[in-house]
Amino acid sequence: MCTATRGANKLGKKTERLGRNPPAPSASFTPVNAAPTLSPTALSPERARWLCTQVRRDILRMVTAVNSGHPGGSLGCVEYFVALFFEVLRHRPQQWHISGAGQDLFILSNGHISPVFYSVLARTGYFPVAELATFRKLDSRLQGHPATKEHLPGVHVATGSLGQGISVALGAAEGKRLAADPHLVYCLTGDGELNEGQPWEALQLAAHRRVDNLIVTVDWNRKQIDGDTRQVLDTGDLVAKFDAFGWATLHVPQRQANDYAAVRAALQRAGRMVGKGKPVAILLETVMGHGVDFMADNYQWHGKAPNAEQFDKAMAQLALEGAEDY
Ligand SMILES: Cc1ncc(C[n+]2csc(CCOP(=O)(O)OP(=O)(O)O)c2C)c(N)n1
Ligand SMILES: [Mg+2]
Repeated sequence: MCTATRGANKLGKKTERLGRNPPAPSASFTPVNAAPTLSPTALSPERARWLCTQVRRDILRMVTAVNSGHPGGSLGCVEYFVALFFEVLRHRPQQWHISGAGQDLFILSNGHISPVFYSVLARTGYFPVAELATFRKLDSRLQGHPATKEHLPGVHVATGSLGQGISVALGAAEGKRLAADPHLVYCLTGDGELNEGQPWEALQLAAHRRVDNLIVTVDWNRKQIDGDTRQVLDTGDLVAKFDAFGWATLHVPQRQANDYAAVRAALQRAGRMVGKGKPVAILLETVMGHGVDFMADNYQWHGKAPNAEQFDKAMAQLALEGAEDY
């Protein structure tokens, strides 16, 4: 039985006191196993641009408030997250359930970029936007790395210990096939994260079992915690590697990977590549820190918050008419 006390998530207050078991699906939860009725919405170019800037503001405000967290990868993946959650995923944020049944399911394998994930979850209605102010605070549902113990809607699995997300996504995709659920499983992984061995086991198995309801995107920013990936431990040509592992691949080069329309088009194209006997990979060459000139393409912003002066400078570059900051 669920012992979570909902509604106690106001700013500055302790959030949920949780029992041992996850919450049961609400009575209104209706898995959709037939033709997809969860139609994605369409954003105007102006609205998409506005949202991307708002999400970037959220990221900087979150990490600066607690002087910790990961702005670099978060800023680089904004277009991907906004396009995926606002325009591509077939989901019902307010009827979310940890099982992901009857909806498209997303897993953030590179859990350290939680700021962009939380911002977009909040802004698509998974939980109140005001709760972003609890990021990385004690008892918050918004832990530095996504966790399930706190029962934050949108988080299917705890991540942050790198290398595990593709395996979990593969299991979820297999689960959907067994349940005849036609929805898809999406996963984002970092490129430095691919230095782990486990992802390559999952990549082999997914191709071997022809898991073709799975779309994995690699945040191919060529940066990781200690420097350029080519210097730390070179991942090589990821398109060739995913190809060789039997995946259907889509490459979004650097000049396009932070272009909203191009990222959305890639996600939509990937959605048309499923169901053809191969798992699908998008190799997305984002720029770490995109949107703030002194953070762009600089690995030192992988996991460091700006100081007050840097914050002001960054926010000036993200000025937004009608901003709706939490
Ligand atoms: C198993 C494991 N080993 C090491 C770490 C420490 N760590 C956190 S992020 C990171 C680098 C990840 O690089 P990448 O996936 O490219 O992320 P980006 O820097 O681009 O955001 C490392 C090594 C970890 N979280 N988990
Ligand atoms: Mg990286």
